[in-house]
Amino acid sequence: MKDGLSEKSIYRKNYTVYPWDVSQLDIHFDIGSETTTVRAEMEFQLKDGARDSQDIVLNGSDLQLISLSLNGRTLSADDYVVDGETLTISGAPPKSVLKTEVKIHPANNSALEGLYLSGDFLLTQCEAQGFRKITWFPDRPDVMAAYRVTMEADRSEFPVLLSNGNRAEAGESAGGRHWVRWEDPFPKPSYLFALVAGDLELVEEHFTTRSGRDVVLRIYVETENLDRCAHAMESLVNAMRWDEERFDLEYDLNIYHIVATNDFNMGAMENKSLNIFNSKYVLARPDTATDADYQGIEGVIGHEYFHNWTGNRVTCRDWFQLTLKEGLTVFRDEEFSADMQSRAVKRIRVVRDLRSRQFPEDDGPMSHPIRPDRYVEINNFYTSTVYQKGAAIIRMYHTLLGEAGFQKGMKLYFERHDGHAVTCDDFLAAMADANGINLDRFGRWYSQSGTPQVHVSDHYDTATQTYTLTLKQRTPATYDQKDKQELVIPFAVGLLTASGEELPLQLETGTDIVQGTRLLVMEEAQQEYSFVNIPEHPVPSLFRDYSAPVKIFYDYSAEQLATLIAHDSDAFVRWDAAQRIAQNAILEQCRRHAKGLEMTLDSSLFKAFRGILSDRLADPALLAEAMIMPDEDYLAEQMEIVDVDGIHAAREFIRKGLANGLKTLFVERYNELNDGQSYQKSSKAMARRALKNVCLFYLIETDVGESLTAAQLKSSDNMTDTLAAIKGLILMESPLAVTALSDFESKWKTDALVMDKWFMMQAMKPGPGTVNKVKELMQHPAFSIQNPNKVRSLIGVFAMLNPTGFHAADGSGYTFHADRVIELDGLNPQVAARMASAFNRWKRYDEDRKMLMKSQLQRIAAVDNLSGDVSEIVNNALR
Ligand code: 0A1
Ligand code: ZN
Repeated sequence: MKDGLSEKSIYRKNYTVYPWDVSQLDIHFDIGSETTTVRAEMEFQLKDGARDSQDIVLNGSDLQLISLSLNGRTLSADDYVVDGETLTISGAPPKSVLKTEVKIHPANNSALEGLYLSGDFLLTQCEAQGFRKITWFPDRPDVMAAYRVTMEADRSEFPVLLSNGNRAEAGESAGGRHWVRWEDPFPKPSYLFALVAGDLELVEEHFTTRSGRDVVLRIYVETENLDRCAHAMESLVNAMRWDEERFDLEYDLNIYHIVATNDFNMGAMENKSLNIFNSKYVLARPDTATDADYQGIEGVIGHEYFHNWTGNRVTCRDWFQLTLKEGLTVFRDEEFSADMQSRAVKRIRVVRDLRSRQFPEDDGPMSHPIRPDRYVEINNFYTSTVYQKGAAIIRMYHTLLGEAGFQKGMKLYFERHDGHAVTCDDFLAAMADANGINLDRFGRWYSQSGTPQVHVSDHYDTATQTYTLTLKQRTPATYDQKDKQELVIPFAVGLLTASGEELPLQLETGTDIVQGTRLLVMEEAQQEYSFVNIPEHPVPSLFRDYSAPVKIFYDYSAEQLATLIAHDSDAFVRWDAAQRIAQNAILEQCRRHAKGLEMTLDSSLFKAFRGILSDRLADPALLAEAMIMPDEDYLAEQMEIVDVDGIHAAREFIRKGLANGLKTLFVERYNELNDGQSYQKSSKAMARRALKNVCLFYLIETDVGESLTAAQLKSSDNMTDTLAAIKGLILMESPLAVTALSDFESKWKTDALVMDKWFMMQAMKPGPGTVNKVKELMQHPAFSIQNPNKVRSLIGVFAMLNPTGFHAADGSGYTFHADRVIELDGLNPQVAARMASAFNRWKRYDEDRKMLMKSQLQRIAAVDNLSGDVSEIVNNALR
């Protein structure tokens, strides 16, 4: 292949065992921001006792080698070979002690991998392959060692010195320096190593485990953030208790640290007992963080904590197995959030996210199975597929086995594999063996990419009172895989009468009668299910609780959808029915718009909204979800050729139509919810704010919009209401938006996280003019291209959440964005690659836009010394 991806690829099938055990790593850091000296000593023991020598292969990157010795003998340049990121020492004896000394330069590290500087403190990020930027080591997850870490630094500059495990010893050294030694008793792969050095303050709490052990919990932050840690701490305590109660898993050390940084490539990192977090997922106060932020913190704190068992105690054999820890841990954090908040709301949000982010990925140039077969740069595979689809596949085990069966499988998994680096096949085998069943065919979900389509048709036979559902599954070819196989698809179904009563379900082939949902398991290309004693043509309620990550096709009538919305027992199905009505209506108007016809309003949508707005019994958060229209990108995915402007116009037309047609109901509901009560953190209060702000989002299209929004902004005592109001003013193009934004800026200009929101709101404003605003904002003192949160808030939001801005017909959005990708590639390839993926769907647009995007992709691909990260993304897109 001329793009060179093949030669650079690493293949799952080529995995080989590392020939050495490395039992112990002793590592000493002489800490300085400009230069840190790292001395390491490691014991190598040959696994194959029959051999009398073997090569030692180590990984390293950007290291300044000072010295290397083997078994006490200093090695000279002829004793080893360095090739790219590997160093090979040939013919080492079966028991060998290797000592290394290197220098590294944290302050120059803009890639935020390895050891780097954030504000005034130093920290590490080692997953997936950052440890090789710290020292020479077999930097692969199947090499697990016990670490003893000594850190030495100037006491006034770096009073806090942290690493994994227990604090073993500490002392003073000459010249105002001090040292601390940390010992982690649990052998771990290098990607879980962490250290932090700096002047940080802490918030402390204690947790008593079920078996009575005291664990000290500490969150370290910069001084000004001390009053924003309470929610994260509460979430951590809840997560620890939840994991004991639901998964029977207890924490295993006496200390648990979280450190918050403003400079982080991802959300957070589960390093053993020293989690490092993007401050976005730690810091919250009602006036600085939205309800979504609070929920995000709870979820991510849980996620990193849950990794202690699913990821750390049992880790991955190689990086192709990433979903082993990530899919499973996302499933666990989803369940945690569901148990802490509303299960139904959480489920809907998870499904919305999967459909709008993972489905396009699976249908695009980066399509890959949850367990990929090859990669160029592993950092490009921390994807929605590995995480979210991975979690959906774990959820299917749970659906098939039930809670008890699933937990039996988890028990066996830990019994067999605690302390080891294993594979997805090992997980599947534990689930199968614990339940005495065969899951071989289910295993295809790990190796097959693409979103399966399930086409449902039905037939009612009045004479025999039999209702038959015919299901056909088909997975379309993807960029990476032509031939597809049949999958095991759990299919949860219910049947309703036209008036909404649930029918008892008895299959023609059996005698048992189920009241409510019936779980069927589809395994073939086509299967029929006949239900007997069905008195009328029923309304099918399909894939309840979204029982499989598939696209569902069934030609629902407007009446059937109305029945489901009003009566179905399953919250996902009710929500999905409302989404279908909205989607059909928007796409229909989009077609009319394209033909130059006047747009019209659909009565079924009005009826559905009237019902939702009049409902005083349902959870307000669920009602809010039902009224949030499918987003523009999701709608774009439903079209053959994306009509960017048509979708936007149709969606706006419908929003305006509904708002004005149902204004009284919207105002009534808004006023009820806008009850003047002061802020509360409870999920009940969050649900009320959610519905209130969805109402406001419609009302801005009416003549009362500006006054309501201005009043909300004035009286708001929390960030959720404030942001909703300012976003409203921006969308309305109200002159008040200008003052609102400048007041917000003066109030928060030194607050990094809040300023992210300020950038985001402006980058999201629809229309081709926004690119110029974004360019202007890049000059703002609070913006920095070196900071991933800033890049995501301004550049990422513009390219990925503002279709009419990014896809401006003249290509100005594309040129701007490609310039940023190129600029970022020299600084932070991981973030650059994420940004580059905004072009992934280029082939789905009209000819003009296609050509414009393609030429930007080619321009990026032609850059000299382009990183492997960006090169993989753009060359895949261009294939
Ligand atoms: N394991 C972390 C995610 C993570 C992955 C890579 C990172 O740097 C390249 C950082 C964090 C998680 O799942 O939370
Ligand atoms: Zn994770």
